[in-house]
Amino acid sequence: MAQAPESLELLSNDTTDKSLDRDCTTLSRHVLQQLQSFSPDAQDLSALMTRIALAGKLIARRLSRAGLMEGVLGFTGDVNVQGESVKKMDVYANDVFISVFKQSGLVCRLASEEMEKPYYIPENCPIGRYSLLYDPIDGSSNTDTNLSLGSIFAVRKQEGTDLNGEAADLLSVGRKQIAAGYILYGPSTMLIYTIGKGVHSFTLDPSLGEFILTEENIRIPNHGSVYSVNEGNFWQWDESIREYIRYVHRTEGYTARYSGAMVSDIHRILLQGGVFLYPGILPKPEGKLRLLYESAPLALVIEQAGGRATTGHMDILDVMPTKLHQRTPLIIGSPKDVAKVESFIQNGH
Ligand code: P6P
Repeated sequence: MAQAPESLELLSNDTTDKSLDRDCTTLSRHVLQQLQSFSPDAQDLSALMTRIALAGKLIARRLSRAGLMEGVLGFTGDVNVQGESVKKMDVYANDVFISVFKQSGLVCRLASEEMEKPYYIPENCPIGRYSLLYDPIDGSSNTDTNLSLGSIFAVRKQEGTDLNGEAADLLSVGRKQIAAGYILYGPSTMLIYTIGKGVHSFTLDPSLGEFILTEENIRIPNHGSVYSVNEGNFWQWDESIREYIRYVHRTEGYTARYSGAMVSDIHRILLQGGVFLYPGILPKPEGKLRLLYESAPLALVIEQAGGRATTGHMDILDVMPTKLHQRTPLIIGSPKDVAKVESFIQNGH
C-alpha cells in the first residue's frame, strides 16, 4: 500500500503551487500583469483580449465539429471585396467577431478582410474608443481539409470622431497598433499576443474553457532553416526573388515549409526561426497579403519577439496605408534570414 505522506506539507509543495498558478494565469490576468495597472485603459485592454479569446473559442468549436454539421464547410457562392471566393467558415468567423463585440462597449468599429467598409456598432460609439482590425479566417483554403488555420487581429485606438464613416484614422502606420496577435487553430488552439511588452502564448484548455499561459516573452531565433513561400509563383516573381530561391536550393541547411495558412507558417518560424515570404508578382507587385489586418499585426508580433518584417524595401510597421484593404509584399521572420532576402532584393545577391 502506498505510504501516506508524513504530513500535509508534502502535498502543498512548490510543484502544486506552480501548476495551480499556471492554470490561473488566464489571458485577462496576464494583460493586467503586463500593464502593472488596473486603470480603465488597462481594464479595457484586458476585456478586449478576453472578447478576442471568446471569438477564438467559438471558431475553434465550430472547426472541431465542421465535418459533423451541415452548412459549415464549402463555399457560399459569393466573392468578397478581395475578389476571393468566400468560404462559409469565413462568414461565420467574421460574424463571430462582430457578435462578441456587440454590447461590449469597447469597440466602435470593426474592419475585416471580409467587409468592404468598416462595421460600426452604434451602441458602442463613441464610447468605444477602440477599433478591431481582423482577418477572421486566415488560410481558409485549409478549412475543408481539416488543416491548420488562423485568425489575425489588431487593436487600434479610435482617434477623432470618424464622422463621415470613412475610418480615415485607421489609415496609419502599424506602429500605432496597441495590441496584435493571432489565434492558431491546430492540434491545440493557441492565442499569441503582444501589447508591446513582449510576445506571449496561451493554449486553450477545453476542460476549463480558458486560454492558459504557455510561454512568456517568446524570442525568435536569429536564424532558422525554414524558408516558407509558395514556389508555384516562381515564374511570376521578380528576378531578385528567383535568385534568392536558387540560393536556398543550392545551399545546405535550408528546408521548405508552406502550409497555405501563414499564421501556421509564421508560428513555426516564431518558435524555430526562418523566414516567410509572400513577394509581389509581376502583374501585382503589391502582392496578395493585406497590410492592416494581416501583415501589420504579424509584423508587430514578430518585431516584439526580436524578428523583422519588411516589404523588401521598408519595415512593414512604417508603411503608411492609403486604403483600408491595401496589399503589401511581406518578408517576415528571423533577422538574419530576412536580411538575406533583402540582400537579394536590394543588391542582387
Ligand atoms: P497562396 C491565405 O489566403 C493567405 O492569406 C495566407 O494565409 C497564405 O499564406 C496565403 O494566403 C496563401 O496564398 O497564393 O500561396 O495560395
